[in-house]
Amino acid sequence: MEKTFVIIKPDAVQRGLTGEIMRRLEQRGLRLLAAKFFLVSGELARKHYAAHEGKIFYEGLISYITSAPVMAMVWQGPEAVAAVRQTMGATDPVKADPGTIRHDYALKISRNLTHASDSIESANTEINLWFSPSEIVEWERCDDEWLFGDN
Ligand code: FUP
Repeated sequence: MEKTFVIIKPDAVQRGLTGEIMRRLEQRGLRLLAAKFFLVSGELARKHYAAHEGKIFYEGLISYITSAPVMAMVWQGPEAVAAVRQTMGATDPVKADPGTIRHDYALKISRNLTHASDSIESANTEINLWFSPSEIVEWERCDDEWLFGDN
């Protein structure tokens, strides 16, 4: 089943939204495989955001993501990449649909609370960058059949 990588960014942690964001993913039926609460190093931040190097917001983005602790996680489920990005809402909170996390709790793209992988390929790259294989817990939830059963 598909895996995706999620960061609850410093603004969300500081605003006490960690539990709410995890609750929404968990309640939707996604399965938590790994979680790590820590202060991100400049080196890890620069690797994670390498695609944005040179952009006007790049240095600010690195300062923001390293400014305070984050919760980095791996979530699993059917079409987990698309499902999690749907729950997060558009990158710019003002363009995010009502009911999404970014719509409901944010207003600015520079303080948009979360990161979620945008493809299966980037999910794999990001999971390998942020976690070692031994930190990923493969398990089954007791409600799996009720959430993922096929007809
Ligand atoms: P996403 O795929 O949702 O992570 O968004 P992007 O890769 O386009 O952008 C990565 C991060 O850069 C966003 F979460 C927020 C930040 N950003 C800015 O701060 N300003 C901008 O103009 C664009 C993005």
